[in-house]
Amino acid sequence: MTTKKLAWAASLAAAFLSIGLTACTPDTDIVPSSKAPPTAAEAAEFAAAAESTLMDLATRAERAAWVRSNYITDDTQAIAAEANGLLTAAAVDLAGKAARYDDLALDDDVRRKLNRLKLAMTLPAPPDPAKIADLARISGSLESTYGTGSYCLSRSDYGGTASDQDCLDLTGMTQIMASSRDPELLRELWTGWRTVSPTMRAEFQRLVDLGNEGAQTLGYDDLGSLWRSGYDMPADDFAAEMDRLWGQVKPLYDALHCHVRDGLAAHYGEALVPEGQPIPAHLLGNMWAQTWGNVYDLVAPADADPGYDLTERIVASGMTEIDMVLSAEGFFTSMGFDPLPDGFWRRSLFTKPRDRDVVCHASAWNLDQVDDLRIKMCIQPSAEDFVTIHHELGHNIYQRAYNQQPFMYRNGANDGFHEAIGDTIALSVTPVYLKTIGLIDDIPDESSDLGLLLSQALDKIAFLPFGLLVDRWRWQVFSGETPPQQYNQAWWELRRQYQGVAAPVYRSEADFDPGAKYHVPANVPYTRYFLAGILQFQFHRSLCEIAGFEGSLHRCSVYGNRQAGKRLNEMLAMGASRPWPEALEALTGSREIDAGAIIDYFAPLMDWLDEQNQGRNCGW
Ligand code: X8Z
Ligand code: ZN
Repeated sequence: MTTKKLAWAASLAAAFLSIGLTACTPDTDIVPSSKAPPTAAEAAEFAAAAESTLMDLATRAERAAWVRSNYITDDTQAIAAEANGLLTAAAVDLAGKAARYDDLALDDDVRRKLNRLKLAMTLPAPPDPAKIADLARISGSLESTYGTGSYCLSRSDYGGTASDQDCLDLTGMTQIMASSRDPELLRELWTGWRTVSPTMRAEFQRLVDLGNEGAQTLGYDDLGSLWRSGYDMPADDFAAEMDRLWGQVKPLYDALHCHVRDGLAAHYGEALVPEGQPIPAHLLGNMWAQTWGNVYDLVAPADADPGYDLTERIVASGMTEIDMVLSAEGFFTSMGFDPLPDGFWRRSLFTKPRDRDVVCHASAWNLDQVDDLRIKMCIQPSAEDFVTIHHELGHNIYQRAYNQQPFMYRNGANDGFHEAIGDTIALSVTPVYLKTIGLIDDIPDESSDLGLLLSQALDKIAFLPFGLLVDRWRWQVFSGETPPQQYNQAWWELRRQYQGVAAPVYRSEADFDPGAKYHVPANVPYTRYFLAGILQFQFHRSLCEIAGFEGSLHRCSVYGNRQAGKRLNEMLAMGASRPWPEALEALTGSREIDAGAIIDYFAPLMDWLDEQNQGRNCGW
């Protein structure tokens, strides 16, 4: 994502933060003062002037946000909050002024731009300078609390590399969670990380109140309703569409859950992992139990070993962090995309600095909205981070592809598209491709496809309910259905309902577990990742068809295929200029999001899971 990118949607990236230019007040006074009735020509001029004002402020805000995220101090936070406040003030003001044209018949393009003025903000503030400043400060503070979080272990025999009296940051904790099979250590890490978030509660509550007030000023019921309105369809239809897609993939998730629980029970014992109950959330190899690929060895099919472990191969090959990024760039250039600009290599953050606090959560930026592309990531030599690098470069490639569009359209067709591009490319990181780039020596034969599919499902299928529930929780919070005194309880009800996982230790309202997931303190909407989880398979299937690939989808790689690259670029270059079904149609020929491709991809695995699960007491 582009992280905090703005408060504007997806990736406009980081744009909507704030810059602190004390003496500078945005010029939003661009509505004619005459009492004459509004005209379509005036609306077009207004839209153009608004774009220019916002692009300037977004660029300043993004620069301040970049510095803050790379160097978290009280001062950089203040500077970024100020810039963010200026941007928010201008955006809210302009969105209000656009109402003057509500009843006019306008050119489609002008109407679309005026609508997007409101929808581009993920955190609008009420038009009150004190509240704007407060919200900008709070949103920066929450993200910084997350970014600087750490936990000091009560023991030192965990085999990790913590310094400073065994105090670990999230990167260090993540590394141990990925490989440890010691349930007590895992439980301590799980609870330890969650000590960073209780202090966020009061600020988060204030963010909810002010964000709701801002959304209401713009005419929405609450902030969740504003978020759901950004998909070229009524907000309620969007929520129903997500339910429809979840219904399509849920049988696959249920089958995977059943098999994984059985494997964990075999390893840890039925007392810790009882049949018919949710899986304890600390045993799945990931801090949030959102992807499960790290427990592959506990649930692997017998006789279907792919014969390599990508993390081991990356380490053994001696690849540096930059080599990993070069390799991902090489995939895009093989399809005909231009190499990344020099500035990308000079300005990006690839590794965690030893001497200062940074926001390590991976993000992709375009600071001048043209081609000042960068990523910011604390890369570890792992298969997981190799995929994330492709994910981030997908954002950068998208950002550059739409940089000829007017500013209001420099964004994904919707935010799910933005999240899906790099993941789509990563689906082409197949054994054949890995051999081509020299990371493995032998291509495993087809008998090990099941192992590869299971490993892929542990990340891609396991993620889907998590991708859905984070915003189910926020939507309930924003609407008031979940009041502050039930924040944590409601979170765990959703975790149980959608994912079938449970906290390993007692949780109460003294905890604030949603705050231990980056996107909550950073106020990044999350349904986009669920959508991307489905879309990436649909995109992959179409690219493979365009490339003329015949065979099982999971064996297809579009590496080196310029025709596939050209068609992908055509969709990307549209940005947000047209409703997303048109962008989807440009690549896939269909205007509907469809889980058919992900279901086809995993069909052989589903058959196998059904066999394995016979006689097991599935569900929770
Ligand atoms: O936040 C991200 C990206 C940046 S947009 C690293 N992702 C989600 C997460 O980490 O929770 C990618 C997958 C889901
Ligand atoms: Zn992303």
